[in-house]
Amino acid sequence: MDYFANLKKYLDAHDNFIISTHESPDPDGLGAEIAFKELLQKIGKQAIIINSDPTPSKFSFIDPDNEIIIFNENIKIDNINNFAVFVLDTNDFDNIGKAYHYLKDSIQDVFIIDHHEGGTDKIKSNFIKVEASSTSEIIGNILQHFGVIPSFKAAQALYAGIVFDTGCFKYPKTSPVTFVLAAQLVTLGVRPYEIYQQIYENNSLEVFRLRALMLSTMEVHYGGKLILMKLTPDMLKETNAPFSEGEVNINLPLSIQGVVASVLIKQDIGGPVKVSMRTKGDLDVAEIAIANGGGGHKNAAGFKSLYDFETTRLKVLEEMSRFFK
Ligand SMILES: [Mn+2]
Repeated sequence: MDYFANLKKYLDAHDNFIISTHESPDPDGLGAEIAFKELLQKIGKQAIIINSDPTPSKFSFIDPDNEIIIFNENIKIDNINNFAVFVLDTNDFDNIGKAYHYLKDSIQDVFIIDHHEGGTDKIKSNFIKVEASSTSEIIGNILQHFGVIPSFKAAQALYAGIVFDTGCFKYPKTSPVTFVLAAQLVTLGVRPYEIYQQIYENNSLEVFRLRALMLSTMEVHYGGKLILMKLTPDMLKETNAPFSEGEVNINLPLSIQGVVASVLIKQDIGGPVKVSMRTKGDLDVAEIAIANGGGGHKNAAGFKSLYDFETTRLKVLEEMSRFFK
């Protein structure tokens, strides 16, 4: 795959860029955006970041200068027709949320930089590297390719993205490339324990209460191999905790002995019902997600449901049954 040739062609064709990432932005998308904006500016391009959803407060350390513009219906970008878009950390342009409709009709072109599976038709012409641990890892490698040394801010942003998406260097796509890049970022002054504390030891009481509510919905299926939990709008209203903080609890059941699959049926206030699936080993949930119009990796995937909570729950359990026959 000629990732760098694709990227060069796109960079040669445009001078003004809007960078965006998926809805409910996570440290990987945010870190990649901050570092990539710096790179674009260092090579003489104009770059701004526009996200549909605000940065969760616990991840605001990734954007210390408040560079990220949050989309709203009244936003006005001068000469919007002169801009081209970079979509980071999702292979689906319309996954960037509300900003999608505003941008898609106005901008010149779109280029995807991502590591999720499911964008097969886009791999040829974009920078989609599914074996990368994170989009931040890809951006770090792009900086290396251009011979650009990241500032401390960009180094910290990339490190945060890598830590988040690798679960502190332990998920399967953690590779020598990941560690070499992380070593470079630490050499530039990033303090690993500080980033760990920011991401993992920074929970609010509201978030802890939401976790308690979610755990109380736990259902055990297939002889203890699959756990299903729910995250409902009512829980969010009751605890006042953000949706994104509830989503991450999907990983908790995988710490139980014998559990190989965790399913979360979730819905933000006013949002659609969504399904997230996490598995261990060879259980490929990307297949299920893609068949339902979503995407992801073998062991971590999801999709938006067309049905209500209970129908969705039954349908997903039915789909997952293929693993436990
Ligand atoms: Mn990612």
